Amino acid sequence: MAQAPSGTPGKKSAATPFKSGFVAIAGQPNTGKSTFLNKVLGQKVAIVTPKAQTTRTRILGVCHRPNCQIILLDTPGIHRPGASLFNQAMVRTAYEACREGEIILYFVDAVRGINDIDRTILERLQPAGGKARPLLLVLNKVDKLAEPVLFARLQALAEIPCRAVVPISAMTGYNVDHLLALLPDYLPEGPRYFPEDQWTDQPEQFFAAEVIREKLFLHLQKELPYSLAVKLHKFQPRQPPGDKEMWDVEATILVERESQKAIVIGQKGSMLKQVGSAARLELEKLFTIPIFLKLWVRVRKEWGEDAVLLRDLGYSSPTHNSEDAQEDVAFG
Ligand SMILES: Nc1nc2c(ncn2[C@@H]2O[C@H](COP(=O)(O)OP(=O)(O)OP(=O)(O)O)[C@@H](O)[C@H]2O)c(=O)[nH]1
Ligand SMILES: [Mg+2]
Repeated sequence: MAQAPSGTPGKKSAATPFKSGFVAIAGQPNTGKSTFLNKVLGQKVAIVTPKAQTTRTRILGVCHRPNCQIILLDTPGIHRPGASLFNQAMVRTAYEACREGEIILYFVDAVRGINDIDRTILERLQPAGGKARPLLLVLNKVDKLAEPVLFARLQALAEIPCRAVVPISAMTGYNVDHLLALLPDYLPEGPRYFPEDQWTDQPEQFFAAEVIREKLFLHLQKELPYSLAVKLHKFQPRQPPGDKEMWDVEATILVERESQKAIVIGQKGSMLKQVGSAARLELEKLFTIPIFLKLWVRVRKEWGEDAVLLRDLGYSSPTHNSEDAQEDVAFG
């Protein structure tokens, strides 16, 4: 791992020290956390949809700056977890990432403004007597607000103890650089944890499954997206290779009921075709290689209760049995 520049040995250096550390991006679902991560990195590492609970795992993105390395942790939106293990795993993942962070960026949707659920989450994130991490409140989507409303929203946030309240638009990029410029002040001196050409630690296979899930979220209506998961089982160059280079990608879409399977497949396979074609186009663009994508749909009753499958899908982490983890899902 490359070390941070530390000035000329033996000489007193006036150079700015290199800083680095983890910054958790937390908040309720649909507040624009993943949009922010992608905007900062200038590329898509997290899927984004207008539906709540799009992100299901911790997604790491590295922001390289000349004098610092900001390691951003995008998290699932914190919500009242339902009874399923899967739902609880998402909420725990978010709290765990916050415990990992040197700084917490807490996102609030500017249209909705701060509410009691945010206050409950913030108390859990900054417990009295617990380790106080610098907290910055981020009022996102300000592009959607008229000025007088914006003022009222900012005033409501001023009641919360924090280091700064920053209005941004993750979509347009408004004030994003200003927010980033505040972060090194709260980061410790540290090494360059990731080489400069690395943006994420996400395996390509995982991202391919996420892109397929994104297209399902975008094409399917209502609650159905919450009942499905995507399991990738092939992601490799065609064997044996043909005249043209081509990758084979195969995935199974897991749903909970037969009726959901019928909807995902659509009339004469029309829905699956649309989803498959949108996913293939994006994957080809991302990996700059022709892709042959095969999708299956399978009913797997209560997949959200199957701890082994959840781990396989990347929806839980090894510390989920800790005491903290038990408390994480007790909120609300
Ligand atoms: N107008 C506007 N829309 C935004 C902005 N940021 C995000 N959005 C939209 O808000 C929706 C949710 O964005 P996401 O980035 O997926 O939100 P999230 O907080 O990651 O959501 P979860 O993963 O479900 O927790 C998408 O439709 C985005 O395009 C913004 O600054 N302005
Ligand atoms: Mg997200």
